[in-house]
Amino acid sequence: MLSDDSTFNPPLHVGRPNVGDREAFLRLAAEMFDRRWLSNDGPLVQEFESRLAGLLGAKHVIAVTNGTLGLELVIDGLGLTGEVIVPAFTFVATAHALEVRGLRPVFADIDPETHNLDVASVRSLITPETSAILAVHLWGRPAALTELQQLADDTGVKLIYDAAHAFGVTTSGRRIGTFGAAEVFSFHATKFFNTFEGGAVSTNDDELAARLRLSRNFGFAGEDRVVSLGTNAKMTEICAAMGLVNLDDLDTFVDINRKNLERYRQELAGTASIRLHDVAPTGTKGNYQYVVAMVEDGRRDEVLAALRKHNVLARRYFWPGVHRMEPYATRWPKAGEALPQTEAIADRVLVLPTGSSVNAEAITRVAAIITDVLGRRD
Ligand code: T4K
Repeated sequence: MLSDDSTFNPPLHVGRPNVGDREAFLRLAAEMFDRRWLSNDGPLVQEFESRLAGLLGAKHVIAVTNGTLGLELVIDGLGLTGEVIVPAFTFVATAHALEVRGLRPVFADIDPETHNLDVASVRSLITPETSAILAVHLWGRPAALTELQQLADDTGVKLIYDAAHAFGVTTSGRRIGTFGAAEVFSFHATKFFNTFEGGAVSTNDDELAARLRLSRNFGFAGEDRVVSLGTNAKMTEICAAMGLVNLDDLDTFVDINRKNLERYRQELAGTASIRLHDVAPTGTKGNYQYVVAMVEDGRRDEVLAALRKHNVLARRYFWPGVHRMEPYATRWPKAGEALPQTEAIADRVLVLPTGSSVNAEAITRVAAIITDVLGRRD
């Protein structure tokens, strides 16, 4: 039995932000106030974009207000129409970005090994109405990059990536951010690299980049010249300051995540009915920002409740699947029948706290709570 002091106070959260050098951030903020330049393509945003482009090896990086608007700008900028194939096992924003832009998200199933789009399922859903595949690098694990590109080339549909989870990930020596027609990152507070709210689009396509720069600023091409439809998706200077400071600690954050994941592995190695999902297979250097436990035997919610009782706020990302959320659930009530792997995985996943606010001792205590529920392997 666990003792009362196994309860965390304050609570242990999934999604606790990492914060880099506060003094450096405050210095940038002071300079920003002195300049009286707070938004609209300011010097900090420009510096942030250029450092991101250098880091990713991408020709263009366009900083935006958040990942969702980044997706919307790309959808619009590529002139997508009709249907776009997406996973249902993702954060709801992936599908919402399509829906609010008047497109129809078509849900493909996932590969249970990777949790990413199953290429055969995607292939079976391509119709004359399909304009694109919007793949997600779920948990920062790269999607089936080569196979999806091949499929897109064969069928003439566009390929774009929701890379919200995959900042800082490298696969076969190439950074995520350089694949497909464009990739979209989220720098939300809950991501291991954050700009409070924020995101960025990376692309090697000059024309698309130019369109995105216009459309994130209402379509303005000059002081009083509007040349296209657009919205307000500009990153603010204070967000860029946070990004610049956190970039200096990127490797440290990844290192902390990697060590935390290793510690969870060790502590849970003898626990029954649980294993950790592989977020970075051979050839991939991950960011390890999600510790994804797969709980078998229908016991996931029992573990979740026990953790909550001890103030460990684990999350059932991305249960129950986007197809079971509105407006999709009402429109396609039987969608789940065609998504067996999505449903099976969504019922097992439990995301555990990590990041710089979680230390080794906390992980030992979290693992003890889980083992207390599930018992030890025979
Ligand atoms: N595509 C994918 C695949 C995504 O995962 C996301 C976002 C997007 C697109 C869209 O990108 P953005 O437009 O958001 O840039 C959170 C985030 O809000 C969301 O950004 C993220 N994915 C998603 C996976 O997680 P919720 O609904 O879980 O947020 P919430 O408020 O429940 O907070 C999560 C945890 O973080 C809680 O334990 C509290 C903790 N937290 C949160 C904040 C904001 C803190 O400790 N401190 C904080 O400042 O969506």
